[in-house]
Amino acid sequence: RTSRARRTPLVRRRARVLETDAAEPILSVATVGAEAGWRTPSEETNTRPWRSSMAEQPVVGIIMGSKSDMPAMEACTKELDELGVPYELVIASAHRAPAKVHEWASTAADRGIKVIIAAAGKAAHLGGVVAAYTPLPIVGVPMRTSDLGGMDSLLSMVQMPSGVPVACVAIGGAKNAAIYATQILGATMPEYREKIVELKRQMAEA
Ligand code: RP5
Repeated sequence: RTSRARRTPLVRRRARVLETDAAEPILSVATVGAEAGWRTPSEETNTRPWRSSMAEQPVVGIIMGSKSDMPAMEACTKELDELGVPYELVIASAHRAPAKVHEWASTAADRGIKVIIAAAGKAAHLGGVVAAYTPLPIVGVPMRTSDLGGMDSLLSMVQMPSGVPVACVAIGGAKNAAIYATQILGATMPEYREKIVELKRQMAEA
């Protein structure tokens, strides 16, 4: 039996880290990730935008509205690491950087991304805006907030109008977003379906 504790150190962090803005390298995800205590795949990610740091093709795209969302979303990246799912990550706000969101979302499918995880707080339009620009399925993660406890994020995200769905996990449900994204991959990719089968087996035995 392979325990999750045993698997974790064996799995490389399969992230493609993207700069938030090529003109402002100080805001790179790698930089803020380091500040937040994240492991960063490579210092190279500080020098170029949208640079892949891993040989593996990312199949999950993570977008979040602010670097302040990163600590909460570490449960998501940790789970993807444990499940062995390669992902890319970018910070771009639907309100403060709409052009960047547009560019990232509208090119995601062509980069090989299969499913997108969108995390945002307050008036959390990010998942819906991303959904407007891509045919890929979106899993939204409503961030907990100081004013309304995350109800603002939840309702903004879950109440999408008919025709433009955004699946939505619980407030702060970063880990479930990773598992759900892997389940979506598993519908057509047996290696990821196997990861979920194994995860469920471990939970049943725990
Ligand atoms: C949203 O506004 C972000 O997703 C974040 O959850 C919230 C607050 O952002 P900051 O003011 O912390 O940058 O865009």
